[in-house]
Amino acid sequence: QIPKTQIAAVVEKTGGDLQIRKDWPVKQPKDLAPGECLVKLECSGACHTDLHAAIGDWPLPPNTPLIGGHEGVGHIVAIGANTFNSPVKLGDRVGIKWLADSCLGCEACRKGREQNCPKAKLSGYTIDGTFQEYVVSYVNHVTPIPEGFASDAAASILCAGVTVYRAIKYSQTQPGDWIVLPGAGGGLGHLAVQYARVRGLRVIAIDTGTDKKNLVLKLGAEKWIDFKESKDIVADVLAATGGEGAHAAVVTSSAAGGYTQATEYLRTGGTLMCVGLPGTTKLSTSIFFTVFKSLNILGSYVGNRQDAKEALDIAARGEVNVHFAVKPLAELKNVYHAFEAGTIAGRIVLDMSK
Ligand code: 8ID
Ligand code: ZN
Repeated sequence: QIPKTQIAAVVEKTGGDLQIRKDWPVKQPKDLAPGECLVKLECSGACHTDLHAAIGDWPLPPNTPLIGGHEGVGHIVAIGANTFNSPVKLGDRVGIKWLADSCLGCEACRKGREQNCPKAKLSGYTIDGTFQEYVVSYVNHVTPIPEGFASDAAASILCAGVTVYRAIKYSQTQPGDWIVLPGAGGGLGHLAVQYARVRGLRVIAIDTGTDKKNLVLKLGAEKWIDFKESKDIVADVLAATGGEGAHAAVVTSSAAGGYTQATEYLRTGGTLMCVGLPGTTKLSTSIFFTVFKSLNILGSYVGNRQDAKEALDIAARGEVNVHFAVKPLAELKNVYHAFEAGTIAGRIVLDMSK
């Protein structure tokens, strides 16, 4: 039985207040278009991107009224009539990621960069996301969750996990290489520490505070640098790597400094993977040394369906674990305050049944 209304966390106007609404409409099964499915959510992770969307500090304006959220897990309770060749069926447990849908026929899609499809639909940004009980998604892009993998433990793999998994995959590193992770104690970062270890990389974690320090060291980071205490982060990384610098950096903090420093502590041939998303900051660095050191500077934007499957499989086998606390959806406003204050070590997952 699909109810007519539901609880949803809604931002009416970008930059406005977040409200918990009890009367938000649920799209009924008969109204679903071919290819659409209705997912009854159990839980959803909260990503720093959701805060960017709510306050509107990115150059692409989000949809309003906005229902954020793009790390949802739940069951398919309806599929639009005349949906053919669906890879999923009624009752399947699936995940909702940032990339809700893409055309699958354009050059970007054909090349495995579905996230760059000009027709991409983005959960919790251009379409309603997972901060509600029932979300409309797309059979071709929902991600089956491996059996036996708890929903709340799986949720944050769908954005944070996939994103850092892909960034590390394309970081041009080999086992035994040094990788620097600015933002290591956050949602993306603490998973990056673990995916890097799975690939045999040596991790230098950069973040601040005792909670994040303890977390990343427990997860396998070899060196810790507190960006608020360090007098010279570049010198600290050089010292940790025997003077030669790191082979790669995956920057998940959105501070400008983290990016510039990375270009300075990378060794020759090193790779900077840009992941953290400040709205307007420019990357400032020496062109001369970028050339002279043969640096690679790459943007990495979430991941495709295959990346999602690979990231989930690794986590389902217990090689990567989301460090999370569960809160009711009604707490979302406080979660946003905590993102602003930088006090979340790991992730917060919202329980939709509370
Ligand atoms: O596809 C993508 N590229 C993608 C996907 C998902 C998220 C990008 N993002 C973006 C988000 O929009 C956000 O800008 O990645 C960024 C990080 O998201 P998150 O991991 O969800 O945020 P968080 O949990 O707040 O973690 C950020 C960490 O950075 C630290 C903070 O202490 C926090 O732990 N940090 C900051 I702020 N400044 C730092 C600095 N200068 C820093 N760490 C090191 N050096
Ligand atoms: Zn995200």
